[in-house]
Amino acid sequence: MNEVEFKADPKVAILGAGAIGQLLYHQLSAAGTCPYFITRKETLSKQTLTFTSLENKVSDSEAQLLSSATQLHSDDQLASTLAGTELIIVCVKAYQVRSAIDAILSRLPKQCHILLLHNGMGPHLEVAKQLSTQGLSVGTTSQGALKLAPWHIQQTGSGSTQFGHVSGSKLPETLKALLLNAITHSQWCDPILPLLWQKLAINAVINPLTAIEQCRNGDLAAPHYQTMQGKIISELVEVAHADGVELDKLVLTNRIDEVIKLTANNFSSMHQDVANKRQTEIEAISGYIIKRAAIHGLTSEANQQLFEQVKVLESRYLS
Ligand code: KPL
Repeated sequence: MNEVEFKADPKVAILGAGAIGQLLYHQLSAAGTCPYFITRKETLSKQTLTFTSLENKVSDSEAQLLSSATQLHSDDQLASTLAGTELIIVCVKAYQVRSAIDAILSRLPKQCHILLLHNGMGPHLEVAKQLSTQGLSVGTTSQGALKLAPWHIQQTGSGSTQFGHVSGSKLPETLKALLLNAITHSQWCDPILPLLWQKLAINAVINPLTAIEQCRNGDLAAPHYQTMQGKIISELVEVAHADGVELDKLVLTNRIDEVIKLTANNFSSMHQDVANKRQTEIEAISGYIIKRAAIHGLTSEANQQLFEQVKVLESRYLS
């Protein structure tokens, strides 16, 4: 049993130590908060986290890790650390959110707030139903970070981050201030769902097309992709409208064109997932549009077509 003295200030936890989780950890600790990671795989209780900034400045910090796999810790240690936790920022992929929350749900303190930060949409609907007393917020970020090694990230873009409330009790003002002060270019936005739909539109166009065409984001500026892009956006605008969110097709089209230009040299996350034979986030991107469309009796042929094509790619390597 890996019992350790827990030195982190347990107010804020980061569930998931991917590139964005590590970036938020770095920003929170640089602002004076001492968060800790909740991970599943790690058996160690501490890790040196290396951060390389946009200006290539390298800094190290020591991160505390708590495993949610109870065979590695006593239930007591997990429960007592979680007991003091007021905010958990969930930075796992959309398809991992449910099981990551399930692993800690029974020990979650009544007042602990959950904040989801991932590409795509959907998990907030399930998590809201699972939580009894805890409040739920979501966020979207265009900050960029790349893992150079398991505990070394390089910041790849400054970007902005928006958070907002979804259900249950609201995030206390002190924690909101702590978060907005630590995360660079971040804002609290109510309502937040229109912003998540906007980000969904960007991902619904760029991610599947670049994965299917095996191209960089910038290649989507070619005129022959415009008809398909127009269809994806029109369907999404209609589904969002049925969901009570008004979006402007022209504004979305211009924003997507801008992201394509700004990230022209990048390979999208879905392109990288397929290239590295990993599960993609297609269920939470095109899949979410299709599901919401079906609920409202709408069709979403263009998104359905991309969804199926990405599923075919995944089926070649996922069992
Ligand atoms: O969020 C992205 C992703 O790749 O997932 C975009 C904005 C498309 C940048 O590549």
